[in-house]
This record gives sequence, structure tokens and C-alpha cells, in this order.
Amino acid sequence: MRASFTLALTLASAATTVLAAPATSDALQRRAAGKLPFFFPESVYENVAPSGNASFGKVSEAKAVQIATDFLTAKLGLAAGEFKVYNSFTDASGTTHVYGAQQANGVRIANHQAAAHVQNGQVVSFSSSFNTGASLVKPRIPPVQAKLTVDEAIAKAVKDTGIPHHKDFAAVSEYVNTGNGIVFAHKFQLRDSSKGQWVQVWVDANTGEIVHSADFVKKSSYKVVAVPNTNPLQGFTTVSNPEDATASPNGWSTSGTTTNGNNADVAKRTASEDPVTYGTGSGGVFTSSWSSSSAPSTSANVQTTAVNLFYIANVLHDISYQYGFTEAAGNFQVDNFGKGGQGNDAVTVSVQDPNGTDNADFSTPADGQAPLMRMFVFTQTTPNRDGGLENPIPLHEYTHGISNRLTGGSATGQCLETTESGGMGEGWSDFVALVVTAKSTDTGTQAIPVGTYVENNTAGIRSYPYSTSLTTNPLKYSSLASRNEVHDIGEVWVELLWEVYWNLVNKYGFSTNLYDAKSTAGNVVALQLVIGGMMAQPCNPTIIQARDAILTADQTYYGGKNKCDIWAGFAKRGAGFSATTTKTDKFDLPAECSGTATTTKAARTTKAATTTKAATTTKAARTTKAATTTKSPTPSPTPASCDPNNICCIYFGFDC
Ligand SMILES: *[C@@H]1O[C@H](CO)[C@@H](O)[C@H](O)[C@H]1NC(C)=O
Ligand SMILES: *[C@@H]1O[C@H](CO)[C@@H](O)[C@H](O)[C@H]1NC(C)=O
Ligand SMILES: *[C@@H]1O[C@H](CO)[C@@H](O)[C@H](O)[C@H]1NC(C)=O
Ligand SMILES: [Ca+2]
Ligand SMILES: [Ca+2]
Ligand SMILES: [Zn+2]
Repeated sequence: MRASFTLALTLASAATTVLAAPATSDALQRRAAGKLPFFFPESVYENVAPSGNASFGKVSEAKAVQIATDFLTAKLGLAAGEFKVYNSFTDASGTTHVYGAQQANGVRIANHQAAAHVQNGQVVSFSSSFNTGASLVKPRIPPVQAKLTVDEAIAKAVKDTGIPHHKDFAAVSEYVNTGNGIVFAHKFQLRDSSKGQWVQVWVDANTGEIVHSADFVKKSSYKVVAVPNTNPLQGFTTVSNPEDATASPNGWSTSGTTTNGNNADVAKRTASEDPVTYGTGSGGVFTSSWSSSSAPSTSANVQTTAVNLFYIANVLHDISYQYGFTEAAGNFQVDNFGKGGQGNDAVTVSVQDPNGTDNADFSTPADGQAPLMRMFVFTQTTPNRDGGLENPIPLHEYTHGISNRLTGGSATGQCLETTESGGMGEGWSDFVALVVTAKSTDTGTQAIPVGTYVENNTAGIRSYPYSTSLTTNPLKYSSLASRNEVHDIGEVWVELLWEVYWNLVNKYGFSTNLYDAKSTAGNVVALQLVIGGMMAQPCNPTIIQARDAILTADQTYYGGKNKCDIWAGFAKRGAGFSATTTKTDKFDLPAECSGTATTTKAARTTKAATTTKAATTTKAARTTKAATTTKSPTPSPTPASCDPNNICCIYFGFDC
């Protein structure tokens, strides 16, 4: 015999109340930022015991809706016609879900909602935000009367919030329970896509005050190794709403429940890269609980890495966007929002990829085809460590995508294929990782090793830590005479860029906000010069040409203001004014940078000279390269750790 009755009564705790702020301009600002009034009466939810009457069977959806309506009308003490159904559907279990609201004088009461769920012709549960429990006292319903027209209400709300009217949604008039009684209101939407704002508001049709709102913009948070931190031993931080509204107008996670979105698709995958396990969240909240003493493969640790990699890929998407790596420039997005370029190429990230160890790599096909970032587990420690948790590694990998797409345009992925340009590709990747993980307390002469966590080695995975100290890092342009591997070449290129970076930071200061590319802070200017240089430089550039493209970017972005700081940085490490592709150190500066006073006339003359020189260098470079190729049979045109399909590793010694 079946147990006869079960009854559960649960009070939902989701209802929240935010009282309207006084109408000072400060309050309106806060309103515009998403603190609009919101009131929703506390809901009750009740399971209904089955009647035990075996004669009930399946009923049609229309019949189920009628059963639900009759049930709620009786249960909530309503007159016939006072409960109106707004939507219903039948799920795979055969349960029909029926949702509606109270209506009075033929008008919906926006926040008096109720639902009933019908199976085999019986209501199995219901919920309601009115006429139950605490809200049993029935409030007075005012007449359908408005002092303000819809247009007047819209004008006032737009003025109060600073958010434009969203005309795609037609205004509707509804009652609203404000918590202090029922008012007749006009409902419409306000939206500013560029600021990521989209709200629905109910404006009291008689006073013009916003009395209720719904914020459509997803709230999110990610528990991650937050930049500028570099690895999990520095701790995890919950980062709230990190999305940049300009770069990611629809946020990062499409569903709010998986590490998949418009910019990146992050999962643990099969050997053929099919997704198996996504990082999971709830309502945009992505948590993780990492254990340093467990293997990377435990489900909690996989989740942690997936969330961290989703965060890093999106952070660099949003930052690089500000500096020009946009849809039109060939960035990595599914939907380009009609802003140019080819879509359907969000970065595919492979968490703990099964096809390798002790490395990471990134493949960059042309715009419109999705790149692949493979993150491997490092095996030098017990337990093993996950490259996806040491932020400079995924930052390095993602930057391969930026430099490959931008150099020579996004329609071709074969412009960093020579050993020298491939070496710079490795260098840009380390450089951007350094910029994104820089702290305001850092100094130029400080030693910054890269990759200390994955191999548990304070020296990191490069031959020297990065530093402007010639003792800590002695690399010069001439070091390239004996460096033939792309990462080894990249280390020299980073040092050249790092000197420029620190000249600018020492002169113009440091900003912790990399999203403001218009800032005059030295680190922001340096990043803009480097990314601007990528767009201007030739396909398969030499170091001399890439340097000259950075000078061009300084001309186009800053009117040449930083020219001498750039020259000084390159010259300190041997890539000075008279350096050529023969890789002999030259520490000299152009004339306008070696003197003290620079008149306009002198500058103009020198500029002409520089242009001529650059042209000469380019020609010389071509000649030298041809000569070298003829003379020596050994140099390979393909860098040791990048293959012809543009797959580049972070670390020498792995065959990718
Ligand atoms: C059970 O079903 C029978 C036959 O349809 C009906 O007469 C009776 O009223 C039902 N009892 C209950 C409690 O619904
Ligand atoms: C990846 O590894 C699987 C076995 O785990 C192997 O069958 C497959 O060929 C590998 N794929 C590549 C691209 O190396
Ligand atoms: C890392 O190195 C330190 C110092 O050598 C050692 O004590 C520690 O056990 C190492 N950790 C791992 C996970 O190998
Ligand atoms: Ca694209
Ligand atoms: Ca390209
Ligand atoms: Zn690399």
C-alpha cells in the first residue's frame, strides 16, 4: 500500500527588496548603475498531495491549463477571470507548467505572479507571490487612471536614469505592488548597449517615479587566480562582473552555466578536441575549490582550471579589444555584432589536453576559423601541476593569436613564419603576459621570471628573468648571433620591448586599468605601441622592421611624442639607430634624440632622415636575408617550435 499523504511547505528566499533612493543626482547615478527600485512580494511554494484516485490519466494541455486556473482561482481567493495565464508548456515527464498573474480591471498586476504544475490531471505543486501567507491582506486596487502619458513617463525616466529609451519594446500599462500598495504604471525598457545597460522599468503613471524594475544584464562572478596574480599559490579571488561592455556586449558566458561564450569555448576535451567537461556555473556565478595536494585531474581541479582559463581568455579578449584587436581587425568571436571581420572563431581552449605534457600551444588559422589553445599538465612535480593555472602561460598562448592575426592582416596566418619573426612572436607573447601581470609596486630592475609555478622552479622556464638590469638579464641584440630557437630569440625581443616599457612607465607612470587605452600612463602607451606596431609591420618582419613599426605607431597614435624613449630603449640593448640585420650591437640614437633641445625644424628634418633610413634598412634586410640563405644550407625557414600550420608552443623541447 502506498503512503498516503506528503505535504511540504517551503518559503522561497529569493525575493529581495531594494527601496527607492531619494532623487538626488548621486542617487540617480546609482540608479543608472543598476540600483533601480525593485519589489517582489515573498512567494510561497507548496507541493499538493496526490488524491490517490487511480482513475486520472493524461489530459490535454488545454485541459491542464483549465485545471491549473480553476485551482489557483480558488486557492488564492480570486473572482472568476482574475487569474490570467501568460504561458504554459508540457515537459518530457508529461507535467504541464502553467504561469500567470493576477489581473484587476483587465490589467495585469506585474508582480502578483502564480504558477501551478499539473500531472495526470492533478495539480502537483503551485507557487504564488500574493494572497498567501504574509501577503494575505488584499491591497486596494486603484482605478485605471494616468496623469502622465506613456511618452511623458518615458521622457522622465530617460532623464532620471541617463539611459536611452529602447524603442523595440512597446510600452504596456500594468499595476505594480510597490510594497506600499498597488499603483497604476507604464512599463517600458531603457537600454544603452555601449554601457551594457538594459532594464525594464515600471513608472508610476501618476507621479512619474520609477517604482519597479527588472535588470536584464547578467551579473557574473568568477573564482580565479585574478590578474595581476600569476599562480594559484597566491590565492583565488572572486572577481565580480569583469566583462567589458564594449568588447563583450553580451557578457562572457552565454548561458551563465558553462564556460562557453562569444569569445571562448573552454572545456576538458577528447583527443579529437570534442568537449567533455565544461566549467559549470549557476546564474553567471562560477565557483571553484582548488586543492593543491590533489592531482589536476580531480573534478574540482578541472573545474578550477576551466573557470580560470575562461576568465583569462576573456580578459585578454576584452583588453586587446581596447587597443585595436577588434572584430574588424580579425579577433576571436562567434558573433561580431555587425562590426566587420569574420565571426564563428571564438578561441577553443582545451583544458588538460590529453595529447601532450609540460607545454602549451596555440594554433591560429585565418580570420573566421576558430583557433585552438591546448593547455597541458606539467609533470615535474608531485602532484603534477596545471599550466592553465599559471596565468602567464594562457596569456602567452592567446597573444600568439593576436600577433598572428594582426601581422600582415587577419586574412593570412603565415606572417610570423621565419625564424626571426617567429622569435618575436614568442617575445610578444611573453611581453603581453608581463604587461597584464605587472603590479604597481614593480620596478624595472626587478627580476621577473616566467613560469615558476608549473615546474616549481623559482628561475622560471626562460634563460634569464626579465629585467632592465643588465646584470640580471644581459641579453642584447647581438645575443641573436648565437640564438636560433624561437623562444631564445623571443627573450631578446622581450628585453628590447621591456626597456621601452620601463622608459615610458618611469616617465608617465603606471595604470592598474588596462581597459582604458586612452590613458597616458606609460604601461598603457607601451601596450598600444606594441599592438599598433603589429598592425603596421610587414609580413615576416625583422626585428629592425618591427622596431620601426613601433615608431610608426608612436607617430600615428601619439604624434611621435615617445620617439626618443622608444629609441633609448632599443639602443640600450644594441638595436640602436645604426643597427642592421647583421645583429651587431649599436647603441646610438638618431640625432633628434641625442641632443638636448629639439626645434620643430630639426625634428622635421630628422624625421625625413628616419624615413629614408627605415626604407634603406628594409631593403638591406631583404638583401642580407637572401645572402644568408644562399650561403648556409642549415637554417630552417620554420621556427623550431612553430610548425607550418602556425602552431606555436610556450616552451622549447616539445614537438607540436
Ligand atoms: C475519483 O474519480 C472518480 C471517477 O472519475 C470520481 O467520481 C471521484 O470524484 C474522484 N475522487 C476524487 C477525490 O477526486
Ligand atoms: C592524441 O592522442 C590520441 C591518444 O590519446 C591519439 O590517438 C591521437 O592520434 C593524438 N592526436 C594527435 C593530433 O596527436
Ligand atoms: C617545490 O619545491 C620546494 C622546494 O624545493 C619543495 O619543498 C616542494 O615540495 C616542491 N613542491 C612540489 C609540489 O613539488
Ligand atoms: Ca574573427
Ligand atoms: Ca596575420
Ligand atoms: Zn609561444
